[in-house]
Amino acid sequence: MAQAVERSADGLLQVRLEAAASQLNVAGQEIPIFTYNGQFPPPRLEASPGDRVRIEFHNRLDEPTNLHFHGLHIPPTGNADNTFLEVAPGGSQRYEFTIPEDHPAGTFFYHPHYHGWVAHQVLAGLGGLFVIRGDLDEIQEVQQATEQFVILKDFATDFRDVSGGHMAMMAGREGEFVTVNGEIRPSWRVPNGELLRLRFVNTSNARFYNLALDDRPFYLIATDGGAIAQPRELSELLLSPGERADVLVRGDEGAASVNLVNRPYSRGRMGGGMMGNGGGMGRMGRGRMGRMGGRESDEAEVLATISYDGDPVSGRSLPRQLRPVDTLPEPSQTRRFVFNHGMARGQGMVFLINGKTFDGDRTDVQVQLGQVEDWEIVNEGMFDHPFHLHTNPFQVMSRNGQPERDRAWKDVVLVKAGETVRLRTRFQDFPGRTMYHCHILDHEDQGMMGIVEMQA
Ligand SMILES: [Cu+2]
Repeated sequence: MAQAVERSADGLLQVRLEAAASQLNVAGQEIPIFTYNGQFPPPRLEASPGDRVRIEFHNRLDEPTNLHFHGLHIPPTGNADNTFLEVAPGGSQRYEFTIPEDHPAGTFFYHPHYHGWVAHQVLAGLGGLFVIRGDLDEIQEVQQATEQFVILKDFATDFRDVSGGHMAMMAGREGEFVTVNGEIRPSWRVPNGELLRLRFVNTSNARFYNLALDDRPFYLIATDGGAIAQPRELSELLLSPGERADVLVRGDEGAASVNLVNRPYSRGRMGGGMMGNGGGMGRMGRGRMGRMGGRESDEAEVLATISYDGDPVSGRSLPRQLRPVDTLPEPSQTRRFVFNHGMARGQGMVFLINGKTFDGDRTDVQVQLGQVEDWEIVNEGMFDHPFHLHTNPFQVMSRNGQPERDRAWKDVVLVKAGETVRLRTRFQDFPGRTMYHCHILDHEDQGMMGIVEMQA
């Protein structure tokens, strides 16, 4: 299905978004899903730094919801990126904010963030792209590349069936089949010799994608928060829920086609067993269990195919420099956040940060606006947890004490079971309360979220 695009004009992006339950043909199957404006993929919103954004949002679902503008550096208060808002069934909400003049270009996204309902609504199909056009897009080689968005989203033949089960909730629910932009194994044609820019977004509830282009290299140019300093050669890219990555692919290596594949990856340990993230989950009877207790497949699954048109020609070169990435000063404060799980009376398994489950009335951390802080995220549990912070991007400083090679702006970082990741951020521009949480949305709904208050 072609994706609708809503672009800003004369400094204003004005759009109406309606969340509703519908039936849609996704990948050749009629399935119940939740949509924005009756579509999957939902409309792609595009704006530029300095633009005003006005979204008239209507909730036609039978349950509360709201919108989060994932990764955008905008106020977390009022009717901007305020995830405390509730839009009741049948209700509406105008969201309005300005994209700061110095906002980096990048791939961001909007999705529901009403606590307790997030995983279910995202699993059902809600989550669309919000693209900021700017600095990175103006680099000549990037501008000349063929651009392809890659929305990675798994669906269930009936998401309502996937809801049950303790184990599934613990692992984080996955749909039975993986789609790319709502399609199964799309193919893309690229003129031989040209650069292809793949803009990956993992909008799944819990599923990870361990991406590769057969055995060929590709070149990272941007992470969650925008451009990195220079292209970095990769052979594999692990994308946990909420993460984005922009890569360039060379089209001059003589192959007629290349496959985008999803390689097996295990995202947790349960008593020595494995939770697989391998190839396609069997459709029949294989558990609506979120793939506990055994790897489904050790084979890579083909997600899409890129074919090259025309005679081999010598290719365009990669950009040498992208955008400078600022180095933050030494932190004024270091904090530690321990991620784990436990049992709670009447609730069963709960997911904890520093021993607590989420409470919207509690402020867990107070920080001073303008200050730089290091946050140490310690994962003492059995599951991988992608850590996400709202409002301000961060840089990963080290993983298990090993310094990170390059600086890159991120807003989701994967903290694998047993790992400790140190990140550095500056709380900037916008006062107010905002959230940090695990981006396996079942974990978030089961309490793995906290509130940071940024004080002016
Ligand atoms: Cu988690």
